[in-house]
Amino acid sequence: MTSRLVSLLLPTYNEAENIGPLIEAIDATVTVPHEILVVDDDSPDGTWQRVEEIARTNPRVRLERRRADRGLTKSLQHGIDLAQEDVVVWMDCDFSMPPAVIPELLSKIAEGYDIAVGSRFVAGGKQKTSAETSKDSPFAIVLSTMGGWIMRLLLFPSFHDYTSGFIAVRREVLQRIRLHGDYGEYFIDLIVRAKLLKFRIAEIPYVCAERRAGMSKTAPTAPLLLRRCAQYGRQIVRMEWIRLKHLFGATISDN
Ligand SMILES: Nc1nc2c(ncn2[C@@H]2O[C@H](COP(=O)(O)OP(=O)(O)OP(=O)(O)O)[C@@H](O)[C@H]2O)c(=O)[nH]1
Ligand SMILES: [Mg+2]
Repeated sequence: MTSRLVSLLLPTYNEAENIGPLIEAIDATVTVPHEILVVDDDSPDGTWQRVEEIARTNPRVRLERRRADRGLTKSLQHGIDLAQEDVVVWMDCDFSMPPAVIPELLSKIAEGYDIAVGSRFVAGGKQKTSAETSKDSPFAIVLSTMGGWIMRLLLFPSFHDYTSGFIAVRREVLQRIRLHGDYGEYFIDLIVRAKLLKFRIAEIPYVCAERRAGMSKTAPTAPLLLRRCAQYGRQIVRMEWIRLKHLFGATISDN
């Protein structure tokens, strides 16, 4: 990975306490030339001000402050459109995904894979949601575990972590596939379409940790958890439809 440069995308909403330490950890771990692009949705907790401060002394850091149309998938796609390097990496900014895994993802890309995914569900990986230690509700734990089984059963069983969100991708892939979704369900679409387009995908194990500071945006309340489940369900049905159309010759990188 010496000749390539890497864009690290960090989507943030209210991560003021995490973002500084995360940027430091990434800079300490990623030894190849890289840029760090923080895409913040105008966080009221001061995340973007913190990044602005860091960017004054760290030339690798860029801030993109979005002031309207908040959303995780929109922020990631916006970052992808701005990213300048051959490989794009993105991850959550709450320390649930260890920066130490980034070099492993990059070395899979250097080996020739098009996509490398940080995975909780391959040997050596672990989901944080063990009922004894997690802050998540037992209901959320059951839903996420069952959701994982259902996706493996219905989609490609050779792939394991359809809701990872921790990924390194070659630019060519992102030129053919634009993200499609609202929250974490965009990842299902990205993986299924990449598989149908025959891109090479590797999964690298990682142990998911509890977020270090701040609040979860995925499912802080039961109604939001149910809404997220419906989004995931709809995306799975949509993917089955796309796979069926593909069988009959339809194009899948239609964006
Ligand atoms: N730009 C942007 N980032 C977001 C938005 N919502 C969430 N994020 C970021 O997306 C990442 C994942 O959000 P989390 O709240 O950690 O979601 P999660 O990991 O499923 O939830 P926990 O397991 O409880 O941590 C974090 O880096 C968030 O700051 C949003 O609307 N806009
Ligand atoms: Mg998180």
